[in-house]
Amino acid sequence: MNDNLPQLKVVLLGKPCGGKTCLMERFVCNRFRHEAKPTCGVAFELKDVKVDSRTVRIQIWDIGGSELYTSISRLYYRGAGAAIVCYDLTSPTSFDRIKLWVEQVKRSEEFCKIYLCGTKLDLVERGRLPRQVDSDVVADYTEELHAEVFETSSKTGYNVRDLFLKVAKDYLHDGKHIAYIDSRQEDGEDIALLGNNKRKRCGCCPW
Ligand SMILES: Nc1nc2c(ncn2[C@@H]2O[C@H](COP(=O)(O)OP(=O)(O)OP(=O)(O)O)[C@@H](O)[C@H]2O)c(=O)[nH]1
Ligand SMILES: [Mg+2]
Repeated sequence: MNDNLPQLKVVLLGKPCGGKTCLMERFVCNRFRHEAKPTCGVAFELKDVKVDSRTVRIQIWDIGGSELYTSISRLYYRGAGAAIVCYDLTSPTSFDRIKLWVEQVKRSEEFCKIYLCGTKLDLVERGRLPRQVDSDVVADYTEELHAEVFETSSKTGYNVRDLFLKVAKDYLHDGKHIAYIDSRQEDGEDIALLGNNKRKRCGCCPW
């Protein structure tokens, strides 16, 4: 594994059963599980992504949505350059707590870039379940945040790669995040995922 790649920490946030783990697994392993188990605490994956002629290593932190983990999950936000906040298009309540997660992550990481992700699009498109999240409400909030919104299906794979490619592209084109991450490293903070060509072990990850 090439350790000299620029790296980006991405956190996946959202309510339980919102499709975070399936999103990560579709992107990293190109597979889909109908009976995915709830994530206890946090799960990690790494994936190298090529954007134009450059490669960025995305470190994905899939944070379990259960309120049991609310207090610890904030610890995982540190060093995040991007947050993908997921809501389930088929669940009427899944967008309600989105603002809470966005506020929490912004409180920890002011420059963390936010992406909203409406999951399970296949269920809505096939008419199996009604669309329960109002697109206008999502569009208004996305504009307020100056964020980006994607609708994905981890079952079919629709838009999943495009979402992560956009995250990687924005990171490589936005010097602010890179400068920010590097400056924290120079402060001697022991954070897991950090900027260009430098990485420290955090003690809780296998790498
Ligand atoms: N049809 C369909 N089902 C999906 C999709 N994404 C996830 N699911 C299903 O939704 C359920 C929950 O998905 P997970 O990815 O485990 O949800 P999660 O957000 O990781 O849940 P927690 O770990 O509890 O926070 C699983 O049964 C998946 O099979 C999708 O794109 N389409
Ligand atoms: Mg999960």
